[in-house]
Amino acid sequence: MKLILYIGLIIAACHAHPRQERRFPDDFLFGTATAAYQIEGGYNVDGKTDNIWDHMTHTKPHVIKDMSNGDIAANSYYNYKRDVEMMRELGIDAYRFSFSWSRILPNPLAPYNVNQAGIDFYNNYINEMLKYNITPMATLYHWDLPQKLQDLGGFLNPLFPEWFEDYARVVYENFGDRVKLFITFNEPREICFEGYGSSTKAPILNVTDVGTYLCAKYLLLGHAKAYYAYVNDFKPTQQGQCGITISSNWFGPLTDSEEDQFAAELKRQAEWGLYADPIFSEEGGFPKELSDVVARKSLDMGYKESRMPEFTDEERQLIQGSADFFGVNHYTASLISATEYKTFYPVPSLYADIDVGIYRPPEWLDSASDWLKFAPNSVYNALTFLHNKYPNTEFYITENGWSNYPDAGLIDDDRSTYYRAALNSVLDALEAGVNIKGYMAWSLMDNFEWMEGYVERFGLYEVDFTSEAKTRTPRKSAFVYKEIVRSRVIDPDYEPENLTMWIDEGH
Ligand code: GBH
Repeated sequence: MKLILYIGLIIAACHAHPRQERRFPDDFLFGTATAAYQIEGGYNVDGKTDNIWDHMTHTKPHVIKDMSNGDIAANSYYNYKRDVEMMRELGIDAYRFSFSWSRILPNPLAPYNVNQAGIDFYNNYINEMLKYNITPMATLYHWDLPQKLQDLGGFLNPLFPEWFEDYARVVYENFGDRVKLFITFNEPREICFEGYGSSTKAPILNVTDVGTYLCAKYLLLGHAKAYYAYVNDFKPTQQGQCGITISSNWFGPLTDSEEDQFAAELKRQAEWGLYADPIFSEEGGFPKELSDVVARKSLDMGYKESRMPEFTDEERQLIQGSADFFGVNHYTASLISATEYKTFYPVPSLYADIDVGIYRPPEWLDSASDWLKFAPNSVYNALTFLHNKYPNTEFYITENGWSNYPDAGLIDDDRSTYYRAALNSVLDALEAGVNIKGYMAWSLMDNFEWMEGYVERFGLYEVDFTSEAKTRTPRKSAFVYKEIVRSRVIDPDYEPENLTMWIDEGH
């Protein structure tokens, strides 16, 4: 009797503070993320040539909300030591950044002609991180295609996979002795759908009928070629890992109806299955339901064949299994309906092909970005779904974060609330058995937010873009994140005493 009472008391005590007790594993990699074009600046120095964002922002400045560009951005090309100092201030274990292709290969068709100044810059950046025990995680491609390759069709040119493999080899050769975590592409969906199938990213081609699908095919082939270049010729000596990062927001059904559940599945296939299934699924190739819909709608409209290309057996097998880990960029969620909340899409296009409606409950808090709402449990929902769909996969959360407006100041409690909730959701997923090895907050600092210019801010550090030095100042959320990284625990009540930063011993 007494024993039962004791057990009851213990259970009650645990329930009173269920969250504080949960810890992240000691070897869990906490970090922050950035991308070359968004922070580096130095767009035309030391031999670098134009990429598609240089080209688009210079020739069509009006497509960017505040007519700005990344010519200088946070000027990390010159401020990299300050960047690493911020990493030390936060006490993070890892830092995700990306290489600028046209800084490393000014003529991407002549990969034997490597730009030493570009190599030096990344060597300095990486060595500075390693000096303080910060693990570099490097993305080869975060949206800044050399303009010369775009002039030749970019991702739609069947030669694209070779161009990318050539570049990847240069990266492994120069940095693979020290970088052990490589990511080939950041967010194929944003590259293909936003850049080729619509017009919300460079090169704003808006080839709605086939752009997304053709790009997906050549991107995946490029990824697989770069992966096997690593596996065959570098991994045996360098011993690192090579994966890919896919934007994986959560899309659940609006109701339990069969129609809505199918609509949500189609939406997931259109948003990330198109890129993840060929690599991580048992069968390989593009997702079945989506392929069927695109094929049927193409033939109905009078096309001779599906607007979604096929893989040969050899290509399918090459792509299948071509990743050591799945990088998840996760921000938000939507509820999907087969019948309600539909809007107008160009016909034919990916969104007309799936023809589903999107709903976001008004009670989900708004960020400064219209696509980004605070959706409860979305990390858990997405990660457990991916884990069940692709068992035995190793995951990293390679981006997750929250935006506010430039005048929001340093007190960003909404961002801290978001990070705490997201990280609690990561703990839920870990407890459910999902193999998540690390978490990179987007972003270390404010940066050029693509089409939104400098109007939306994601930084743990605020950047004063009007100052010559591009001064970085920690926001309140930087202290909250630092405390989570230090203690491996999410304390909902932690309040920094003041906003003065320091570097802990050992960092
Ligand atoms: C990430 O993309 C990027 O990797 C990173 O570079 C970026 O800075 C960060 O997120 C924050 O945006 O509603 O049609 O105008 C996140 C993916 C970005 C995809 C915004 C949807 C909305 C385009 N999302 N995008 S639209």
